[in-house]
Amino acid sequence: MDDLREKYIELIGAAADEAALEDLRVQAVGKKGEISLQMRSLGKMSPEERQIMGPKLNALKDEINSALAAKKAALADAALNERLQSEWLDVTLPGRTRRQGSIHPVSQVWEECTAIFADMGFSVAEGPQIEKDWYNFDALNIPGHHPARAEMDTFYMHRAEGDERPPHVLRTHTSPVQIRSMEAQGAPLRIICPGRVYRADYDQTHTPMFHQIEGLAIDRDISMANLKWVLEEFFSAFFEIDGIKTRFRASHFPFTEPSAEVDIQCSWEDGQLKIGQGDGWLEVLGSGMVHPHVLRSGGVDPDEWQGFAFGMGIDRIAMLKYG
Ligand code: 2NM
Repeated sequence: MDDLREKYIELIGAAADEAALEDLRVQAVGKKGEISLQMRSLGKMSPEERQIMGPKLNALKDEINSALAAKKAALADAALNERLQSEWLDVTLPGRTRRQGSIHPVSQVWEECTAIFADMGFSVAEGPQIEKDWYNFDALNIPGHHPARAEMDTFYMHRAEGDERPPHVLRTHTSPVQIRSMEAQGAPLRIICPGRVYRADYDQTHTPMFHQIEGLAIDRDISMANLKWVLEEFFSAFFEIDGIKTRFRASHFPFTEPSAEVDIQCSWEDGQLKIGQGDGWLEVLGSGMVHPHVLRSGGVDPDEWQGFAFGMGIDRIAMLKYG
């Protein structure tokens, strides 16, 4: 029995892993293990012998089981220590630096413009970028044969073979939104329409998609004087310069009568453009009194109501403000 004890205690002490330990358990105290076989032989002993050998064998079995459990715990401890050694992580290390994004100048100027006009009582209206040709052209007093249609470099949508209806267009200005707003809300009306517009013109000074902001004010007695005040107020706020001067030049648009192109005061020295000073002028927008045909298209009675409208490029004034 001492030989058995010595042998198994030594083997258990030397076991490299749990699998080896399990093999030893089966060999020693498993159903057909060495110690179990010895216990089975107790039946063939005399009662006196059995009384001595029985407790001794039981004690040996307990001892082997304890040694197995202790070794198992030691192996688990060693495995945990090994993981703790190899898998440690310094959570105080600084993270990877990430470059901070920023708001696109066009988005920023879009927001600035809507905020300034909101302060003057204009609400924002938006509409579809794919538009019926009626809203984009006819309603704005641009009939089918009008040269302005050809000049607009319009993107036309595809129609199915045999479908003779006029194709939809990518809107060439945001004015169709203003027709839709007149239809939906009627007069009086004070809105601005910022949005993406599309023209099939692409070279170093043109992009096929750009951004416009158009304004519309309709009431019983709106005049060009109101237009001039609103625009000067807008440009002073936008360029953060008090009392910016504007110059109105007679012009022509199909949707306004009379029409004016509007310049703002600027100087151009040593390749440096300065807004709001000097004796130069920079064209920034188109405007006028809404044509009676256009009011009627929007369901507004031109004998009762009149209004001004204007349109400017967001990308363009973003470049002027932020260089
Ligand atoms: C411009 C110039 C002049 C304009 C007209 C309208 C509408 F829908 F009310 F008739 N919206 N925008 C307009 C007038 C736009 O852009 C250069």
